[in-house]
Amino acid sequence: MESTKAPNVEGVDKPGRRTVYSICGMCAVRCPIQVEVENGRVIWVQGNPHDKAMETSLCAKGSAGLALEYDDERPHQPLIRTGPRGCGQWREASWDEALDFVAGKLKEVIAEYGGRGVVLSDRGGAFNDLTKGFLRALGSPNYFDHDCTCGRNAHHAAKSLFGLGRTGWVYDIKNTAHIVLFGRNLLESLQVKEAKEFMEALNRGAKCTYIDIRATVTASKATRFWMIRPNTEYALNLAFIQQILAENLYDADFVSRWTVGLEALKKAVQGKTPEWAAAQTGIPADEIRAFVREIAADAPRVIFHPGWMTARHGQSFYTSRSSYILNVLLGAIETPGGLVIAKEAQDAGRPGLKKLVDLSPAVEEQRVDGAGWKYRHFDSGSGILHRLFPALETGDPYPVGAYITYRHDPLSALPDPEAQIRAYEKLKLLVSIDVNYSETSWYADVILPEATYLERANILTGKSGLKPGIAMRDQAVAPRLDTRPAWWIFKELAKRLGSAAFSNFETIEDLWNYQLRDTGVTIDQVRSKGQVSLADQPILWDRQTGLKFKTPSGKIELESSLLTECGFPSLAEFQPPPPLEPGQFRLIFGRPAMHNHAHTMNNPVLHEIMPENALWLHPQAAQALGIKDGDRVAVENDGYRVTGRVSLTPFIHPEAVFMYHGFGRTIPLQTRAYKRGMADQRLQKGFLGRFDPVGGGNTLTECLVRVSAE
Ligand SMILES: Nc1nc2c(c(=O)[nH]1)N[C@H]1C(S)=C(S)[C@@H](COP(=O)(O)OP(=O)(O)OC[C@H]3O[C@@H](n4cnc5c(=O)[nH]c(N)nc54)[C@H](O)[C@@H]3O)O[C@H]1N2
Ligand SMILES: Nc1nc2c(c(=O)[nH]1)N[C@H]1C(S)=C(S)[C@@H](COP(=O)(O)OP(=O)(O)OC[C@H]3O[C@@H](n4cnc5c(=O)[nH]c(N)nc54)[C@H](O)[C@@H]3O)O[C@H]1N2
Ligand code: SF4
Ligand SMILES: [Mo]
Repeated sequence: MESTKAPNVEGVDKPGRRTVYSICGMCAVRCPIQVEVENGRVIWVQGNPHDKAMETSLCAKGSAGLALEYDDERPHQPLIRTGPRGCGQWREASWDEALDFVAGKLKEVIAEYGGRGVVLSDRGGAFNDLTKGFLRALGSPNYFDHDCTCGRNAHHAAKSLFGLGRTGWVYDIKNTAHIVLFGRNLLESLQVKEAKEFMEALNRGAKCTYIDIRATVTASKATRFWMIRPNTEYALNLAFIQQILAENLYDADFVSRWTVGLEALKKAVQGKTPEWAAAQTGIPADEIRAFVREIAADAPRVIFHPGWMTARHGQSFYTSRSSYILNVLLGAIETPGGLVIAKEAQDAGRPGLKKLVDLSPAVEEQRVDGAGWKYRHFDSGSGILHRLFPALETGDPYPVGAYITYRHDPLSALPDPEAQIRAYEKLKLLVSIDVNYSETSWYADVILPEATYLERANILTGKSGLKPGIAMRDQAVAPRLDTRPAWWIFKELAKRLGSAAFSNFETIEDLWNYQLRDTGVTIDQVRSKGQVSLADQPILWDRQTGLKFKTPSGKIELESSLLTECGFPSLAEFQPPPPLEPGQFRLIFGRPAMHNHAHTMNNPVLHEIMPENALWLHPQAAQALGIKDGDRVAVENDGYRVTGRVSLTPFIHPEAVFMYHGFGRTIPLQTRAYKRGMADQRLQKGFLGRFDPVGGGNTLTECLVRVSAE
C-alpha cells in the first residue's frame, strides 16, 4: 500500500492571526463557535456571534476545548493491542499499518459473514451521513447510533403521534408563556442557545413548572417545583389529560381538524383523576387541578417538554407520548410559543445537501437488531444498539464479526460493561475511533485516534429548524499529534476495501463540493460565517390547512395505527414502580453543567472544577443507615459494589439516590480521572437486556441499589 499522507493542512498553520468559524465538539449539542488562532495555536474560543441565538456565549465545557487540545493524555498515534483484550498493552503503529490491519480483518469478516457482519455505532446526529455512507458502501444495514440510552423513547413517541421524530421539533421557548419540564434539566444538561432562551423567557415573565425527583439548578429558577416520586410522571400526565378533557379545556378546533382517536384517548384516561395521580406521584390533587387551569389559560403558548432522556423505565415511551399529547390538546402545535415542526431545506424550496449514502445502492438485508422487522415499531434508521448484544452471543439472526465504534463509548454509555464484554468475545475485530482513551477503546483491538474538533474539518451538515440552513466545522489548527479526521479515516478504509463510493474524494473540499452540488451555495459562503441560512424568514405552516404529518392517516394519531398493528395500546395502563425493601433505593443519574457524559472527566480544567461525583442521599434515609454528610459509603447491586462520598440533601426524593454519570474511569493513562468517583453504568448490572418494550430505551432508572456506611 502506498504511503498514507495526512490530509492537506496548508494554510492552517501559517503565521499570523486568523478567525475560523466552526462547530464546538466538546459535546454532541454542536454549538456554532468562533475560534481565534495565532501562529498556528488556538488562543480563544467563543460562541459564533453571527448566530443571533448564540451570540458569543459558550458553556464551561466549550471553553475547556483548549485544555483538551493541549493535553497529552490522549492517544498520540494509532495503537494496536499486543496482549489479551483489556490488558492495556499496545504497540504504536503507523496509519498505513493500522488501516491495513483493520481493512484486512474487515475483509475476512465480509468474506465469512457478508457485509452485514460489520456493525458500526456512533454518536448520531449532524455528521452521520459519513458513517452511514461508509457502512452502505460495505453492504451492511447495521448502522447504530447511541440513542437507545438517550432519547429513543421520546423519538418513538413522537413518531407514533406525528410520523416525525424527536428532532423534528423546535420548542419555541423564546415566545412561550409556560414551559413544563419533566426532569429536563435544561440549565445544567444544557444546550447554550436553549439555556439562553429559557432565561430570557423567564426574565420577561414566562412561567416554568419543573418536575424532578431532585432540585436542580433549573428547579431553582422555576415558578413551580414539584418533587415527584421516581418513575411516576406518566400517572401525572394521565391526570392532566383527564382534567383537560373533563373540564373541556382543550382546543376543540385544532383537535377535530388535525387528530384521530379522541374517543380512545378519553377511554384511556377514565378514572385517572387528580386524586388517583396524587396517590402515585405524591403531588397534591388540588395543586394538579390548579396547574391544569393555569396552563389551559396560557395555551396555546405552552410547551410540555417530552423529555430528552426523561426517566428511563418500562413506561417512558408513554410518558413522552402523553407529554406530546398535552401539547396537541392545548393546540400548542405549529404556533409561536409552542412546538413548531423543524423545517428542512426542501420546505424552503431549496435542494438540500447531497448525501454520501446515495453513492451506494440501498442495502436490502434485515437489521441484526430486529429494528424494522422483528420490532416493526422501532425505527430502522439507527436501530436499537442493546439488541446487538444477544445477536452477538447467539449468532441469531446472523453472526457479526466486526464492530467499529466511532465517537461512542458503549462501555460507558450502555449499562453493564461486564455483560457487554462477554458478548464482545465473539468479535473478530473491535475498533475504536476516538479523540480520547475511552473505556471501549481501552478494551478494543485497535485505536484509531481522531484529530480534535479544532484540528479537523467534518463533512457539512444540514440544519433543520424554523430557518433551515447548512453549517460547517472547519479546521482551525493542524493536528498536534499523529491523528486524522474521520472523513479521511473512513475514506481510506473504504478505499482499502475496494469500494468505489469514496473514490472521487481526496480532500475535504472534494466532499464539500459534492455535498453542495445542487444547493446553489459555495464553500466560501458557508465558511465566511460558519453557516448559511436557506430561508429569509422563519417558516410557519398554516394551522388551518397546511400541516403535514407523516403518519398513515396524515393526522396526529392519538390512537396510533402502527401501535395497534404491533399489538401495543396507544396509552397503556399505568404501572406503579415496584416497592422498595428497607435499605433499597432507586439509582437515578444525570449530568452536571461542567462535564459531558464520560469523556471530559480527565480534561485538565473540567477535572479541576469537578474531580469526582458524590452520592446524593436524603437525610432521613441517612439517619436510618447511620450515615453522616461527607462519609464514605458503599453502593451495591447484584454483587457489584462501589465506594464513594455521600452528600446529604433534603432536595432529593427519599426513595432515590442520585449520582452524576461518567465517573469511575478505569484507564490508567488518564491519570487525573483514573478511579475517581463512581460509575453508574457498572451498578446497572443486568440492565443491558432490559428495555421499554414500546420505546426501546434501556430501563436504567429501574435499577435498585443498597447503600451502607463503608
Ligand atoms: N452539561 C451537559 N449538558 C448536556 C449533556 C452532558 O453530558 N453534559 N448531555 C446532553 C445529552 S446527550 C442529553 S440526552 C441531555 C439530557 O438532558 P436531561 O434529560 O435534562 O438530562 P439529565 O441530567 O439526564 O437529567 C435528567 C433529570 O431527570 C431527573 N429524573 C430522574 N428520574 C426522574 C423521574 O422519574 N421523574 C422526573 N420528573 N425526573 C426524573 C434526574 O433527577 C435529572 O435531574 O443533556 C445534554 N446536555
Ligand atoms: N448509566 C448511564 N448511561 C448513560 C447515560 C447516563 O447518564 N447514565 N447517559 C446516556 C446518554 S443521554 C447518552 S447521549 C450517552 C452518551 O454516550 P456516548 O456518546 O458514548 O458519550 P460521550 O462520552 O459523549 O462520547 C463518546 C466518546 O466520544 C469521544 N469523543 C469526543 N469527541 C470526539 C471527537 O471529536 N471525535 C471522536 N472520534 N471521538 C470523540 C469521547 O472521548 C468518548 O469516548 O450515554 C447514555 N448512557
Ligand atoms: S453545549 Fe457547550 S460543550 Fe456542548 S457544543 Fe455547546 S458550547 Fe460546546
Ligand atoms: Mo443523550
